[in-house]
Amino acid sequence: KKIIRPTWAESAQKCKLQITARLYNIMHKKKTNLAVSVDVHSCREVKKIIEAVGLHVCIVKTHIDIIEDFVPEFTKELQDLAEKYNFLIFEDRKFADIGNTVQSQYSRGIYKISDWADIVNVHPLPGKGVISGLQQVVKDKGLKRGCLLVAEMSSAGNLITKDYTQASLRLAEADEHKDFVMGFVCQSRLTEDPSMIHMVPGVKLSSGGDNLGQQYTTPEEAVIKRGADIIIVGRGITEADNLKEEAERYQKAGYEAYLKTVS
Ligand code: 6AU
Repeated sequence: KKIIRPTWAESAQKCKLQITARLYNIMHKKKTNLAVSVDVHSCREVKKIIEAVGLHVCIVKTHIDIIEDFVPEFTKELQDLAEKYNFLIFEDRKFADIGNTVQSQYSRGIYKISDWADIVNVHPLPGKGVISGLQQVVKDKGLKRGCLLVAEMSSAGNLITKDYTQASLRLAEADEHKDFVMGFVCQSRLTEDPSMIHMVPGVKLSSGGDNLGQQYTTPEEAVIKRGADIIIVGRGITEADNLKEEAERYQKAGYEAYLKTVS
């Protein structure tokens, strides 16, 4: 079934969370629904990719714990790049423990994720405490942050069931999380509420997969058939010879698919 959606400018007006409105405004202004996943292992490589693709993305997604020469100062550089190119930073931490533990993982240790990441994600498996724990950090520090629930996965044979996905949707919609939960990492449209952003990973122009169970869909299918608001692309861009050109191709594919879905 084809998804019909409000425009990004309309969604920016309609959504309830400030961070979501910020994201929609960036998407509208830069004409992009592309999030790049910079899954590389040195600060220099991360920065090189961001400098090449920054104009074409609305989000840079990090796995901060795979960077081998990480130093705390690096997160300041990330924030400077986010300001220079106008994108949000999404740390793909997939918190999945009891509230008390994820709170420490979010705000302490060497990464201090809550200090610099606009968006993080959680596996809702442990129940609402995983969300409340992070939300309390954000509230205590007076930060404007957003949280995504991993409601479906792209990997072959994952253990997520339809019931789990529906329960994730209900958790996201719970009144007590409305100041923090901004949507989902998923593979299909879960709700028409424009306050809930659907980010779809496992996107590549050439579809297919990798040899470890990743399953790819195209930007067009992700946006039109699966209802993605944001397409997340990692190796499709980062392994290209020309990073900028490849990011432009994905930006164009994602944007043209979006235009086909606006009412
Ligand atoms: O495009 P790729 O395959 O190079 O990278 C996909 C990125 C990786 C994964 O950790 C992440 O997306 N991801 C996620 C996220 C974002 O939570 C969920 C999922 O189901 N599949 C997936 O690939 O950084």
